[in-house]
Amino acid sequence: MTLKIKNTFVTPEYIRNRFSTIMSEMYKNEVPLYGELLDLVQDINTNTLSESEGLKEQLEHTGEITRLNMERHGAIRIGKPYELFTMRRLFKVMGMYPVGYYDLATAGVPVHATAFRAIENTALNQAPFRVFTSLLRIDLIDNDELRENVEAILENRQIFTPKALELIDKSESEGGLTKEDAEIFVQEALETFRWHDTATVDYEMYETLLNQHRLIADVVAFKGPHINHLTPRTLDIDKVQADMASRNIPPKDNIEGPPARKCPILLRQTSFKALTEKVNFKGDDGIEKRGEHKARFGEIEQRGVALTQKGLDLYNSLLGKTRAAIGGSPTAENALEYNRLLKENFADFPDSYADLQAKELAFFHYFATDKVKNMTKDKVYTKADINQLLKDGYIMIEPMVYEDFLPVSAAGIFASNLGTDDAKREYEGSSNKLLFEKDLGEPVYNLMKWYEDMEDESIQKSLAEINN
Ligand code: OOG
Ligand code: NI
Repeated sequence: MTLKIKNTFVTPEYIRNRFSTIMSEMYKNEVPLYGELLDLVQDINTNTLSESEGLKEQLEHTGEITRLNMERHGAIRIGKPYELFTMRRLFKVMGMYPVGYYDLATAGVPVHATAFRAIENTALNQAPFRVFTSLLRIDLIDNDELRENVEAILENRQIFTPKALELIDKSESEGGLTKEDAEIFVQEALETFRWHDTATVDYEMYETLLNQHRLIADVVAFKGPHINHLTPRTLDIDKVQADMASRNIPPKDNIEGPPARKCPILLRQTSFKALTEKVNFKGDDGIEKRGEHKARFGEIEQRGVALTQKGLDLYNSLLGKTRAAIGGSPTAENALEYNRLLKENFADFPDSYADLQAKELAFFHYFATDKVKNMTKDKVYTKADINQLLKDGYIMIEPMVYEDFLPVSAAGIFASNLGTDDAKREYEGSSNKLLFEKDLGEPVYNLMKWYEDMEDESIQKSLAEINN
């Protein structure tokens, strides 16, 4: 009799962590300044935590403390529906799902995007890796001949290795991967994200693509969607921005997103400029031609509390007002003035967690406190009692961290690394979420609903403890 030993699968969190770790190692080798930035961020995080007991307690309470040093996001840009569809399947093996739809065409970048990430709080705390994934909008290329060329170049491109495809199939049909398969999978998947210094087109075509939009050249002229940045999470972005120069990291002129506040909201981001990298182009005479390409950079982010729709509307109106006052996106020349105005306008955005909660501007985790043990329970408490319970100290709140991205900031990050002229182009036509979801092969998760559900879950859990 032969004994059949059932193989056990590793968790998606395990695979995601492995992938994000080896990707980070690869990027450190490819872009050494990224390694320097990681060191700087880690030093500043350690200092910030040792100086603020309150912040440390908050992050311990929400579970974020365990993920801080491994937390990062990356970004890729892909060219055709098959690539988006398969990328969704690849990320699913690692427990990452498409959350949110971002249209960047209105901000002058011909792509639409989603972010692949974990969707459960515990899964996020175990492995918070996420990837902002943009799909080129070929329909927005106005030159017919060029559009057809782009389609023809991309048509035969295969960005996934045969082994990666095989293991995606296997994971789907068997419900997971063994440790051995998982290891092969992460190595094979990594191939898709690697930098290639040989272009798939000749120099002339590269220039034509570049002249249409630098982004189009970046997506179309290469073998695959090289990871274009990896972003660690800092607890003090102003300090990192100020210290970057001392490590010879050239920062972008201004920080994207809201101004510095006592209670950080959403997401603040800054980056360092893209490297100039040598590229070999095919020559029609068989002789290779050397050129260069700029695409890969480094970025840091500071995450704050997630906002409700009401809070997000207020954020967008204050940001819009500030941008309008300086005539659009901030430049090196007006960065100081922009930051002064931003601070002034955001005085209208409440800056205490108590206020943000009372005015329903932000999302929170709710926890029953120790005081509940000595509570005289004279009724069954419901959601309607939450504010009273909070006031009486039976419940406490902690800010729910924003896990996603901001379209205006993302466009600013694109622009600073593509050259601003490109990003000032206007694209006609509306956003096309339906087409994106058709190409993706399933609908994206509704971002706002995700936070509402998480908040509601924590309220129900606290009420259950109180009513017990
Ligand atoms: C993506 C830019 C967006 C962010 O952090 O907002 C992004 C890209 O440049 O491909 O990563
Ligand atoms: Ni980014």
